[in-house]
Amino acid sequence: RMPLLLSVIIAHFLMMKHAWDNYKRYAWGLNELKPISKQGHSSNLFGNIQGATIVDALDTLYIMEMKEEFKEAKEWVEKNLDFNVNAEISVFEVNIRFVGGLLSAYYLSGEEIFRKKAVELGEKLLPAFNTPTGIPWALLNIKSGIGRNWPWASGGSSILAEFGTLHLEFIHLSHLSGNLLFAEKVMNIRKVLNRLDKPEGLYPNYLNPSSGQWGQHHVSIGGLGDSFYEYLLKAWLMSGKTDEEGRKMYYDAVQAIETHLIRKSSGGLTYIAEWKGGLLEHKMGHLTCFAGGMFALGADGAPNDKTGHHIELGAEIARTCHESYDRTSMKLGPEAFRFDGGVEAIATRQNEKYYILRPEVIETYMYMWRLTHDPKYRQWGWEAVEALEKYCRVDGGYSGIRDVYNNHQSHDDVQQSFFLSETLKYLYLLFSEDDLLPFEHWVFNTEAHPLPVLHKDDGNKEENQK
Ligand code: DMJ
Repeated sequence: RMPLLLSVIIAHFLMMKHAWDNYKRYAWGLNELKPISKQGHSSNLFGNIQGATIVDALDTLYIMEMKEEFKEAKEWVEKNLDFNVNAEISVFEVNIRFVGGLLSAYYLSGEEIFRKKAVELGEKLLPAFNTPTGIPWALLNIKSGIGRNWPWASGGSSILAEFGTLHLEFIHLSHLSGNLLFAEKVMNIRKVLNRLDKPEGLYPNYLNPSSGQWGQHHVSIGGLGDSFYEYLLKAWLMSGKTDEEGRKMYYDAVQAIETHLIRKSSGGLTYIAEWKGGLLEHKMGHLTCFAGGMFALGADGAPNDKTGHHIELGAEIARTCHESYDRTSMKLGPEAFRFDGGVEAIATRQNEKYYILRPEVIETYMYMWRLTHDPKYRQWGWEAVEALEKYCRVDGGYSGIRDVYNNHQSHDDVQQSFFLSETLKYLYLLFSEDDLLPFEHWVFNTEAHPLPVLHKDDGNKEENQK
């Protein structure tokens, strides 16, 4: 049974407090916390830029009215957040967590320091676009400005979900700085994409930034593809529904995804498969579960009277992803689950059984709740809270799990920064009123950082710089 709403909200506040206090105690100023060994965890995604958890958590602290904590986080940003470092970083990760986190903190609090830092960091990212096509590199040394791609990526390619997940932040960077370069860079990415032939109307995950040609024809709505699709829809929404190009690209892509990737299992579960050169792999990632929320969010604008259909699709994906949680012994979902070899919504490979505090399933519950008010989404969210408290909460914070089918849990000893920016924020919003960050005025970046919708008559830049 779900306890009263107020106690649920307090529970989320207490979860955030536990995650934050332990980070502060054992890993202050470092990127992430190792909650079992009680020390800092550094990820090479951010090079030696520090403080990922602080920047990622700023807006959650603000929204939960944790004023003291927000203040100490702001002071850390003022005194210590430094981008003048010799660091090779992931352009995508730094954009969604640091630029996104700083932008949201600015829009929520109005504190100039966050705007200044966001623009300063945005400028450091610009050399990533110095490629023959303008499709950015995945990795960039922010001191030398030299970029390259992940050595494992097909044919030296850049990754769709990485170069396709800069749009929202870069539009805001132009808006807040008056420097139009940011917007030009992301608009050019679309131009390159629109010139290319797409197999069956689908977007492969790999694109070579030098030749402008696709790499392997692998298509995914999970890892390597996911937030590219999310940003097409959200770019349109964030533009006050004026960005027609974004709208068209989104609904055309969904049409192709429905035709070629979405299938129903014999047990009646709708899932989104992966497409490899025309062959389907009947596997769905935890990351793919965000798509339920995306379909529902895009339902209102769906062409050809398809609004109801897109909501239904969102509901079906939410149900499937809930099943992936419900069919484990911990009631937390695995990294990937399959629909083949006689199983449905279950991980069959040992290396797909982990749960690293990811948000996507809870994110979809939050969107489905706001858009349908069906109480089951709050119940499902509450089940996740109970499981997180039972299995992921440890003395020193929250930890990921190595095998969600085995109750003798083994912790991975990482408290991911997205647990504070996304998982806990979406849980809080799921149980809050709809007028907290209402969808008409706010769009969430892929790390759950809220960015305001820009209306044509929004006033000028100076107004926003106040
Ligand atoms: C986050 O950094 C973002 O949600 C991203 O889009 C996908 N991966 C993690 C969370 O799982």
